[in-house]
This record gives sequence, C-alpha cells and structure tokens, in this order.
Amino acid sequence: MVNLTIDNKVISVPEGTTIMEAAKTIGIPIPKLCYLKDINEIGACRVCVVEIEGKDKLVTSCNNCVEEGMVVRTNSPKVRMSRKRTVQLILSQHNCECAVCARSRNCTLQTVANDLNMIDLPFEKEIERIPWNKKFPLIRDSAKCIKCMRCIQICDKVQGLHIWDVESTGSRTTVHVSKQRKIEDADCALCGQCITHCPVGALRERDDTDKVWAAIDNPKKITVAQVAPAVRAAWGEALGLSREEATIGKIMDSLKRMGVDYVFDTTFSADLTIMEEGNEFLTRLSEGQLKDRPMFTSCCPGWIRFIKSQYPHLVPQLSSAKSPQQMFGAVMKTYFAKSINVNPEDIYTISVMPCVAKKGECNMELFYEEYAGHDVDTVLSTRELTRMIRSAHIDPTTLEDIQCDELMKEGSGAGVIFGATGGVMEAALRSAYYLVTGTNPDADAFSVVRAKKFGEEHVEAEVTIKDATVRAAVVSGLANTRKLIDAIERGDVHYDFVEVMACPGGCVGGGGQPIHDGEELAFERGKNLYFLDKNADIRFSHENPDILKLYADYFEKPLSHKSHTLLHTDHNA
Ligand code: HC0
Ligand code: SF4
Repeated sequence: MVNLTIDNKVISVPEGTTIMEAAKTIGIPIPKLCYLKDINEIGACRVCVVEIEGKDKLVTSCNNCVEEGMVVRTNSPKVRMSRKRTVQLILSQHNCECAVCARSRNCTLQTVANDLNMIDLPFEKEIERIPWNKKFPLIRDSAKCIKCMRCIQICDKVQGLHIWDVESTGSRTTVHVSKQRKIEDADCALCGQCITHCPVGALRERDDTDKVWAAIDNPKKITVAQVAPAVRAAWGEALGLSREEATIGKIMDSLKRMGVDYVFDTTFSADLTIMEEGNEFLTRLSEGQLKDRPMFTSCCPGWIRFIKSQYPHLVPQLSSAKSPQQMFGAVMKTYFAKSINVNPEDIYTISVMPCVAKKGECNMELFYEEYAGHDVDTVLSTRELTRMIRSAHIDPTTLEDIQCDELMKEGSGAGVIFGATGGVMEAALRSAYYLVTGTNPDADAFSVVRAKKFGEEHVEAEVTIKDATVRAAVVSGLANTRKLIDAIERGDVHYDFVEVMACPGGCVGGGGQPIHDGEELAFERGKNLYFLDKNADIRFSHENPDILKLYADYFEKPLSHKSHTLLHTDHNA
C-alpha cells in the first residue's frame, strides 16, 4: 500500500493506483475530458491536472500513479487557473451553440466549463468545419471536436477498425476519417461506439425524428412501430426513470401518445428469427452443410458490415435469416397490412433501436410479389426516442403500461434476451433442443453462454442435443470478433454456431443508447433483460402463440417458400 495526502486527507491505496483513482476513493471527483479507463489514459486534455508538493509543474492525474509520502492538491489556485485556461482554449476552438446540440445537458465539456464557473470567453474563436455527408447515418461535426482522441482509441482498441486518425500537427491537429477517405468508403461498421464515447457533440447519429413526425402527421399513412429488446433496458436513463419504472409498456404508451397507430415489440420477431434461423441451423447440421463451419448469426448489421469488408470470403457462412427488425418490417407490410385491409405502401414502419447500424440496415429492399419499398422506413435510436418524448412534452412519470396491439402482441423471454450478448445463441439453443427432441429443456439449461463480465473476449460451450454435440461460441466487440475469426481460420478452434454482436456486451451497449460519459452500463442493462426473461410467462420462442398463428395463417412453416421470400436475404447481394 502507498500512503499519501490528498487535499489534507491522509489515505492509503494500492501501489499502481493513479492519483485520479486515489482521489475518487475519498469522494474527490477530478474533472476530465479525454480520459477513458484502460482505453485513453494519455493526459491529452490536461483538465485533470493536480499540484504536487515539491514539483514546479502540474501533473495529469489520470496517468500518473501515487507515490509514498506524496502531497497532492486537486484544487489549489494554480490548479484552478490552469484548468480554466485549458478549458478556455478548448472552447475557443469549439462551436459552443449548446442550445442546438444533441448533447446539450449531456456534454462533458459543458459540465466542466459550467463547474469552473466560466461565463465568458477571453479568446477569439478559431473554428474549422470540415464538410460531411449528412445523409450518412453517422454524423461528425468537426467544429465540435475537442481532439480528445477517444473516438480513435475506441475504434482501434475495442472495435479493431481504424476509421479515425489524427491529421496535421501542433495547433492544426485535428481528427478525421483515416487515410483521407470519405466516411462512406471507410469500412465503418456503424457500431456507433465512437458516438457513445465522445465527450461532446462532435459525433452523433443522423437525426430522423422529423421523418417520423411527418409520417405521423400524414393522414394517408398508417404508422406502425416496433421497439427493440435492448431499448427497454436503457431508455429510462435519459428521462430520470429507474429500471423498475422504465418498462416496455410505457414506451408503447409514449409512442401512442405521440400519434403512432400501432405499436409492437421486436421480441415478437426475435421469436420469428429463432424459428427460421434455428431450423436453418438444424437443416445445415443434418445435411452436413456445416463443413464450412461455423454458421454465423446475421442479426447485427454492424457485424454484417464488418464481415463484408474484413472477411468477405466468410459471407456465405452467415445465416440467411434477416434480422428481427427487418423480418418485423416485412411482416408488418404483408401479413399485418392484410389483416387491417390496407396496401403495403400505406404502411409506414418505424423501428426504435439501440443501434446506429440499423439506420443503414433498413435500406434493405422488400420484395412482395413485386418490389414493395423497404421493410423498415425509418429507424430511431433510443436517444432519438427520448428526444421525441421530450419534444412532445410528455411527462415520463405520467406514462402507463400498455400492451402491444393485437395479432403480434406476444414476445417471449427468449426474445427479450436477444438484446444482451449470448442471448440469440441461448434463445436458439432452447428452441433447437425442442425441435430435435420434442420436449423443452429447462429454460435456463443453456445459460452457460451468457457473459460473466463486461469486456470478456468470448464465451464458448459444448451443448448436447440428443445425439449431437453443438460447439457454440459467442462474441461481442469487433476487436474480439477479429481475434476469434482469426483463431477459427487458423484452425485453432472449431465451432458449429457463432453469435456475433458488434457492440461490447451486445445491443444493450449499442451505439444508439443513452450516453454516460465513458461509463460502461451494458452488463448491468443485460442483467435487467435476464431478469425480465426469468419472470416472463413464455420463455421459448416456439411457444409464442402469435408466432404459431403467423405460421398457421400465413407462412405455413419455417423455411417455406414464403418465408424465404420475406424473411431471408442474400447477404452476397
Ligand atoms: Fe438488437 Fe435485434 S437484439 S440486433 O441487438 O437479433 O438493434 O435490442 O432489435 O433486429 O430482436 C438491436 C437489440 C434488435 C434485431 C432483435 C436481433
Ligand atoms: Fe447494432 Fe446491436 Fe449490432 Fe451494436 S450489437 S451494431 S446495437 S445490432
């Protein structure tokens, strides 16, 4: 242990503790902008400086460790003056139009400047704005970038891509798409992790809320919404609701109050995905087609973009099933449209997703007898949903639990856990067991594929179903995915079925979720989904009565001709 004094308090902390962490143990929060634990500890912003007795120069507390007998002052006049000057310089290169920024009230720079009581700026503004394609789902505003490097580091270290890089030097240093590419040519997976780790509003998703308001106001359109599994675990964070208060039923109420005509839960089509993908896996297994093992899940569009750009030769190993989002869109415009007696083109489909990549995935076209537009018309992130709730002046405490609309009302617990890493695999194994043996396993029989902690490299398990052994692996985060695929390709490991989710922890940690300045909440949110599954009335996709009715009345059976037309896709196309 190391003994030291911080702001007149004598403390003892383990060797190797940073000054910032040591201060935190006694309730002293040192302000910071660039620091991200284990990912960006470079002391670049210099906001976290502290004074150390006997040293002339201030030191950055995020990347300097405690020393025996050290006397630290975190708020001396010298520290305050330096911090203020640093933040003033940063603000002189930052577009400070806070009232019209997506990160207003959730911006670390705004908080740090406010906390320092900065009410005017002594410097002239010098702001350079680099043009950007505003149609792309990921938007970067160079005029807000504070060069903290978090986006570069998260993309390199956690996602194994190198989309961002530093350009120029000295005071002209800036961040831009690497290799001077345009973002649309840069192999960006659209995972949105750079957005959720940006301390300011330099990165955000394309705002599509106006399109949704226009559809709601259009008397010729029937608006039909779906809400993804992971949204329920996080939306309340942005509206001051506790986990217990922020139920899925209240999201449905908010959508109805905003004027959406029909509301559904994507857990329904997660169950549908299990029926299609589970049967596809068993068919491939029994027909020996798994010689090119493993089969990969196909529901995460970040992963689809990654495999297509990084491992294009493995694309044929993807399940041909569309994602639950796309399947639901197709079902809404066909089966559901028919049930309410309208044409597919009269239906406007909206998805609320924890995801940025889903905004790209929804470009997928729908063919129903002939070309019928898109399965999904507009995707909103969880953050856009909460902004819409606020702009509709809905008091979140007045929301009530309401049910989804008829015909596709039910979703199983297996569908709910899709939102956490391992959930798709666990749901698939539950139903595969039933399909092979004719009896249900214990609903928790395959919980071995769940993550044990945040950031785990991958999980693997051998599962016995009757006479077959299924070697399963689950991975999240694209750097982890790259490692796993490289091991598969080298022949170091052998699997039959692999679930990949681009975002660490799965969709609960998605790039469209509420932002908490570098705090990783995916694991906690995931626990919430497992709790909901544990308490669900239906825990098996194949027992969802609305899915059984959908097959009886419309698709006939999984992998039927109609299913192939509407629920599957050619990833090579
Ligand atoms: Fe996901 Fe999904 S679980 S990708 O992470 O499969 O976005 O939540 O909606 O489509 O269901 C996201 C979340 C979904 C889909 C589902 C899958
Ligand atoms: Fe989107 Fe989920 Fe994939 Fe992240 S893990 S890119 S949130 S689908």
